[in-house]
Amino acid sequence: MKAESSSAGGRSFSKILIANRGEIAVRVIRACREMDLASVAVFSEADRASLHVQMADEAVPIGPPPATESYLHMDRLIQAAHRTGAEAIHPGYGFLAENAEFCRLCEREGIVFIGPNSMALELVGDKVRARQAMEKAGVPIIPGMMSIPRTLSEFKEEARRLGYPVIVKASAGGGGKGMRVVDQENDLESAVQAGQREALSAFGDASVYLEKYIEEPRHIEFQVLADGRGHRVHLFERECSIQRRHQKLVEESPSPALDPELRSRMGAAALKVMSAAGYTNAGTVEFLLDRDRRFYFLEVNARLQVEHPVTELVTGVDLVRQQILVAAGEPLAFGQEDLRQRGHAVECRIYAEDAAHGFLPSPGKILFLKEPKGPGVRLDSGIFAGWDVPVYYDPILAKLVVWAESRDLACRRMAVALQEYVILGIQTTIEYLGDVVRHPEFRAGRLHTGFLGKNFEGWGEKSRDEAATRLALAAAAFEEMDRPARAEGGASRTTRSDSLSPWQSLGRWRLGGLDSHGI
Ligand code: MV4
Repeated sequence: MKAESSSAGGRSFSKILIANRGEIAVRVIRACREMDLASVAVFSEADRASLHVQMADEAVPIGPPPATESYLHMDRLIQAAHRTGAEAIHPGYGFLAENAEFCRLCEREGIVFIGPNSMALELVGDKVRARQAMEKAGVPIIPGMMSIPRTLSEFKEEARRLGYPVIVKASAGGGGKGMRVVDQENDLESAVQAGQREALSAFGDASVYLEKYIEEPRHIEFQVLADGRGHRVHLFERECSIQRRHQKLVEESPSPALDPELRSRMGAAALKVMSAAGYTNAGTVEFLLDRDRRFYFLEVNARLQVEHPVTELVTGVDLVRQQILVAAGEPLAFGQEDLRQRGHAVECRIYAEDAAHGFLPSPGKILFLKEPKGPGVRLDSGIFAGWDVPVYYDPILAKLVVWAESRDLACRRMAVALQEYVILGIQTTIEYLGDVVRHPEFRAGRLHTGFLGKNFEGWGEKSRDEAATRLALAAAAFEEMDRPARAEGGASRTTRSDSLSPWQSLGRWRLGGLDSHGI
């Protein structure tokens, strides 16, 4: 690859180190292969046998299992890049992806950071500074504070001006940490203090501020690509309202809430945001959309996002390939008018979590794996049968992504693919997701950020009872079937097991798994 000039140093590169693990490391390795770039995996002691290690051209051990000792250990990552001769680092998502210090360190060490420049990264990481910049650029922001107040009376005064409910937010934050909704003045002081404590421990910065609280908004984000020469395009939106405690579970594109007119206004606003931030490479502009269809800038996600595949399926653009090209100093080869949304894509996140028990982590050995396939089905996965899911990291196993001509067909395709998907040995979110994509409100596209809390709280308790009942009924039925068979002197076991529904067989498998693992 050639790179004449770029904000990233204008050097061409031939080898990329992936400072990440799991499905996203695998995704980036595939893009490298297609571009004839060599790939270097890094791995902790818990990931010796992981898929990304097997798939990369080289793999470098970087320390003990805890992320602070491995995937977050900047010096070891830089060292690994130097030792293997990797000229660029792809950070994936999470870990160091939005860490301005790591980005600067790469710049200093002459390594291309495949992501935004450190200036833009720093600006968008500071929520209050970002709000100031976006207001100045003429982007609608949520009514609220434009600087960090010092006294409780300033908080009170502003809350009264905004009108309750208000929300306390961490300026250094994102992703919901340090956030508190406040309904009345009596609760303000303790919410501010709690927010400050949480922000300090999570981000090392106690600064919090207030915004008007928007009730039951939709979370809609726009994907943007920007090269180092001032060219910018957006790749339309992703609807991300289906999340539980700030963990997204289902994403889709297009959003059922947008029409062409609103889409084009929000797209233009997203481009303004990135231009005001001096942002380069791939990034996402998050918006809240209220019940009156007003949209507000929320924050910038300065990374490749987990849910990027839905955009890839609908636009046909390979975002990881574009990230690498832009980082190498190449200009974007297409403009806004070249981009269209075609059909509909839905993504479901498969986590190693027990959805029937409050989404408790469910690490352990994958005993059996059957993956869905078929037209319009894409599986970005980091797992294989026999692999041990470690406890140390984000529990995402895979992303099941489908494309179809319409939203209805995409939902049907997803429901079928989820039914085909079997992971035994650990608990996953597969069944829960199946119920979500079949839910009438979901199918009607009536989504908001409270959707799962409202419709799926306590999911699994009922179905566990049902499961127990069904097993008891099945057992009784088999008893009945056995009696005449014995009398005839030879009922075949084959007949019996053939009559099991897939669900029943699965139940037996699971019970077997439970027995042998004592969980
Ligand atoms: C809000 C909000 C309502 N009003 N801000 C949550 C994560 C962080 N990025 C911002 N978040 C929110 N900010 C105001 N003024 C509601 C949320 C919010 C949310 C946002 C996006 C996706 C899911 C969410 C779930 C709960 C709350």
